[in-house]
Amino acid sequence: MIDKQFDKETFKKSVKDNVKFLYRRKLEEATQEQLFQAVSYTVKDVIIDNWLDTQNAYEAQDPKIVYYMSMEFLMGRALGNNLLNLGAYGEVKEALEELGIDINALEDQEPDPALGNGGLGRLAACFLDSLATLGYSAYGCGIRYRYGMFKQEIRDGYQVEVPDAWLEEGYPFELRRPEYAKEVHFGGYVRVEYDQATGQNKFIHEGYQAVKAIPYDMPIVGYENNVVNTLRIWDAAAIEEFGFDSFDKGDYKKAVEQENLAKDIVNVLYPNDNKMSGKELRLKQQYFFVSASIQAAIEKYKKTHDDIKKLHEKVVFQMNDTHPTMAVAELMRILMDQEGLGWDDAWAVTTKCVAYTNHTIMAEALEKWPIELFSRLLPRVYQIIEEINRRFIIEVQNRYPGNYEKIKKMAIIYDGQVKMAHLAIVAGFSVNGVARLHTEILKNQELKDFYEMMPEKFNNKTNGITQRRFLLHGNQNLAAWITDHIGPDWITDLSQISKLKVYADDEKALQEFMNIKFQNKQRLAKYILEHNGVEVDPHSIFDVQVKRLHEYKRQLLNILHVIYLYNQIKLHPEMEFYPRTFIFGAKASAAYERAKKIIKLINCVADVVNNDSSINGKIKVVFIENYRVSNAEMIFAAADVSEQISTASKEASGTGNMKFMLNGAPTLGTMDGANVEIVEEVGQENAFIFGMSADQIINYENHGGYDPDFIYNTDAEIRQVLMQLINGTFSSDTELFRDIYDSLLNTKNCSRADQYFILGDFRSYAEAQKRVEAAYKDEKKWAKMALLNTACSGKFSSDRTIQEYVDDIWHLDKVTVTKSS
Ligand code: 26V
Repeated sequence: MIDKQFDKETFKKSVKDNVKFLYRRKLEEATQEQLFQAVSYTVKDVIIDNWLDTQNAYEAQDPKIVYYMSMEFLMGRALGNNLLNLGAYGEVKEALEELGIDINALEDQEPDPALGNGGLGRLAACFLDSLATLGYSAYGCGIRYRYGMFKQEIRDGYQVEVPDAWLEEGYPFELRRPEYAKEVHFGGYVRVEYDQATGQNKFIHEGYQAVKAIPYDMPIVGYENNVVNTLRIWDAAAIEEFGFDSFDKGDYKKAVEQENLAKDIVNVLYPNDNKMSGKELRLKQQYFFVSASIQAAIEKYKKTHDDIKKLHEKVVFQMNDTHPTMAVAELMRILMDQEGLGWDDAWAVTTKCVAYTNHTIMAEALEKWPIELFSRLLPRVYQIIEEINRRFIIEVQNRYPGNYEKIKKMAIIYDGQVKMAHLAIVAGFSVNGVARLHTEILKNQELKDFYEMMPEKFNNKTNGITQRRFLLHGNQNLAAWITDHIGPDWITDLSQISKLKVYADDEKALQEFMNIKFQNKQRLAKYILEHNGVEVDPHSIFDVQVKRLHEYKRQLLNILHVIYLYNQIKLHPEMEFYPRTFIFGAKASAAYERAKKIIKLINCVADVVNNDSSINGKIKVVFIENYRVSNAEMIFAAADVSEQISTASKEASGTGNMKFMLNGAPTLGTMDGANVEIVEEVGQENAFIFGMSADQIINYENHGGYDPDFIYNTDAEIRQVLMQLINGTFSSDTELFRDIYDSLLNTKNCSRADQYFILGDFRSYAEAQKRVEAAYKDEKKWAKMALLNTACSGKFSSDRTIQEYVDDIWHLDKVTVTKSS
């Protein structure tokens, strides 16, 4: 479907005009940045027509709306993706060529909007893409952080965090909507007043500090269906412009305070997704966007509906983890204090409007807030949570009379803390995990008590990814090849990709499939040479682990195994060994010392291994700087092996695993998260599975009995690898990696030796790696495995995930949008 507004000549004229209007320049004089802006404005123009048409269609059809509430949206670049979804990429590419502009270079000008940490934020972005493509009315609700995820620079092997000023040049794909601004209130106190007329108490919030929330809307373009949904992210501003007015009134201090509060709230994304730090500012961020978003949703609902008690028929709030959980209390507050409902009516509406997704079982990440902080910052919201808690405890008592253990374990407020997950479960009508295994662990371990009391709320929604970004855009050669062979239906219905299975034994097809992989490897090799100065051989096995750096994800297991292989090759130079390139990419939280040390270790190992001529380049180690959505697309396309090696039970789902699979890279992994379902789809024989099961791990954790020291003492090769951490092999500073060494063994400095079972799984991992090598050597066998991974990836589209959310949780109505012009 070619949009007539993308007629080449019109398009070219529009780009020239934009360059002239925006920069008073001729096309030939414009910089790449200016060209990017000019082209983006032309594209945005077309999008805005569809946006208006979508708005009109929604108004006419009045569908139920999902508000996807998330602290993070890791969108990645918009220009290329928007063009693809508009069905205009080809035409625009040609038009630009005629103007002498390379579309790839232009796409590279765009900052990568990185308003998220990792999996949780990227999932939110994939979901928005799928919602628009499937024709459901949806808003993403979040924060317009001035600084997103930091840029990572590697200096002397260490991670250095550099601010990500993504808004510096102005971001073309956003629209400021000051007319929809809302006020959000912090601090103060609650005055209770008896209302004669109603015989009810009124709760009046006074003495607060107010901040203005100003929405910026970003278009979310559905795939060739004219739908444009909205990601609404909130900026903060002082209520009154700081100026002479306040100054004159002697309100100078207050004005400055307001200004600073506003600036602080939206200043920066918290770059840690592993540890709850209990920072007041983070709580402010949460309430800020939750309150503004809910106010906006209710205002919108009331424009066309007059019975607030039926809100749940048209509105559902999905809480992406516990971060937006005060939505529960904020909705109660608005329904009671502003809409005049009594508690029971407000509760009936609220509990039909909110649903919760859990994304982790890592205890450190569970959100708990000190009641002192919570009640001071949000006195009325806190009061409501107290009442929810009081009523819930009565329910628990009725259900389990005399069982005080239950109250202790399940209360929303206990030990001076508000437990956000408990609030989300008690108020939510749905609680879901993000992969089958994860949901089972929630039901049988982490949230057992809640599952027992309210089993009907619990359900699984296995994650998915959008094939439009991670294949159609990221791997354009393979996408074209697939369309040649099975037609284009896979683009909006990934289950169709199983039609590729008939080519599993077709030598010509397999050859073509692997040729495309090779070209993608050459492209990545070029990127690595340009960005890292390391030369890698595209004929070697590209073995890739890219994801956030966490101990549970076990990048350490990977690099220790590299050391082990290096030792083997040095010891047996004649040994047969298929050349391997180990590629890492990972950001560590700025305050996560051990994670940062592991990055340094990877780089130190790379230095030694890459420069040891005695191993003839058999192993190369590369740490790709600043791993992010834009280079991820290229990395997945070029991977041979997908490393998904978390300690079983710890990775809720993983979504990178799905992106590799889609691009034809078999999984080397543990039976964790969605790996379990990947293996189920592709078959044991087309994956490399190793390590302890989730049950075994959980059993050790509950009953003890794991002894890494025994392994150290009895396995000389493992012992050698560990010794090399502290004997100067990889750094002349023998203390540099002492902490890593200590963390693996029962030393005096370590309370839980090898918490993530690295030594326990080491041999099994090394053996699985041997199987990888053997399989790769058999070219045909490997090609078939790779192709089958792509062919069996149909389940892992976020379109499938979203349809399940719609069917089981949201119950949205499908909308069709027709073009008006
Ligand atoms: C947690 C925290 C804890 C407090 C400090 C700030 C912060 C920021 C983010 C998070 C989220 C951690 C949870 C998370 O990202 N989970 C990942 O979700 C993916 C999508 O469901 C899933 O594929 C990954 O397995 C899971 O680790």
